[in-house]
Amino acid sequence: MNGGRWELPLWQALLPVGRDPVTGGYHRLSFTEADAACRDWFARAAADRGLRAETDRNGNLWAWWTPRDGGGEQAIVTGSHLDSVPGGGPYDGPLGVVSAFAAIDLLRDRGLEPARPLGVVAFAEEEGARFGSACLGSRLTVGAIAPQEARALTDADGVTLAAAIAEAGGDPGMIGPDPERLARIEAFIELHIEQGRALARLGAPVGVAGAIWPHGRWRIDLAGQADHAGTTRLADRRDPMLPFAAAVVAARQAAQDEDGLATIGKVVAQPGAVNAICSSVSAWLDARARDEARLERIVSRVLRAAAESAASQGVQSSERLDSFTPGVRFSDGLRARLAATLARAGTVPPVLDTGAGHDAGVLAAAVPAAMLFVRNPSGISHAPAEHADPQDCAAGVDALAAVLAELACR
Ligand code: HGY
Ligand code: MN
Ligand code: MN
Repeated sequence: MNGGRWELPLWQALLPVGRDPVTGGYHRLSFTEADAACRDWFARAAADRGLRAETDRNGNLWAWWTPRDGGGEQAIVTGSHLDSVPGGGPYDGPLGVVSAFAAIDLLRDRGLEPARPLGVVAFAEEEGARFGSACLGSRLTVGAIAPQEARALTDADGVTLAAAIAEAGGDPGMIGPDPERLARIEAFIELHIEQGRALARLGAPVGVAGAIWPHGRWRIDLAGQADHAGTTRLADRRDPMLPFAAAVVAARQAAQDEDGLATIGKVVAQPGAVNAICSSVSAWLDARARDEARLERIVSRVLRAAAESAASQGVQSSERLDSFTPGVRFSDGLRARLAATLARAGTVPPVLDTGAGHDAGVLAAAVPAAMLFVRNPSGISHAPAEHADPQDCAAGVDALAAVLAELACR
């Protein structure tokens, strides 16, 4: 157990990046200053370990530990992401990247050498917090989103992904599928803080992923009539707030009825004056369920509630799918190998299904993928209160190192 090692200088060096000193929340959006600092941190972590670092055509970061003879075999890759939701926690994403470097340190301490290339990856724009499309870096890599569609994605200020890439010194014309890179990968393992309390309830420090629920994001646009809040008769109003409210209530009810999850956590009301009726409201629905039929029923109920309420209020409504991720069941073979390896190390990790999306869930379409979860005592994530105890983080590094030793070392 490398327990004491979790207060790793590596982890400590990343902690301040993008952290709001007042709320403690993290703002690590793609192609911003905080993102650049994360990229510098990754490059230093690789250089300090003598790993060959590279940035691929989609802005994903890679660091390679290769055998002395070059190791012509397919690689084992581990990692996660460094970007955050606005006001996110410190562990979602970074725990997997720091643990990957820490596991390599541990393998080296044990005198092990890679028998095949061993890669650490940090995927770009996993949260889709700036450009609205989840797991953008990994979805571009596997060809799950068309390059032209991705280039045209815009942020809240109307800046396109293409312009942001160019401004950061990249070539937006290069983004797209990377089959050659994927063909060189034998397996991808992502370690991630659990975004839930299953491991805490089970009293287990580490778990493995069974499946990820299908999930997606839909944008609802509502256009009404701006007017004076203090003089406009109710009968004369075309207030987009009402269909917005109908959507929020419908989301909760539909999720309850379908035993799924539906959230409207982002809304933009224009012009946002206290004493004026809104001219427009845009709202984003995040919906997830254990199967696509349930998900479809939840989403159609919410969109119908918004449209019907809008029609009754003389408000124009439209909706748009921003991103959709099909459900994924992780490779039984790889999961069995992880479980057998961990069993030999004295751990029998619970198998957890999750509603949280991950790059491993996207990569699974192209290469055998698996996930290790680390206990999150409160279950809170996508919030500053997100936390994992140091000894559980160390248990995660131990588990990852045992798996990498089994799959990639001699
Ligand atoms: O939204 C998610 O499920 C993940 O945290 N990106
Ligand atoms: Mn997340
Ligand atoms: Mn994540």
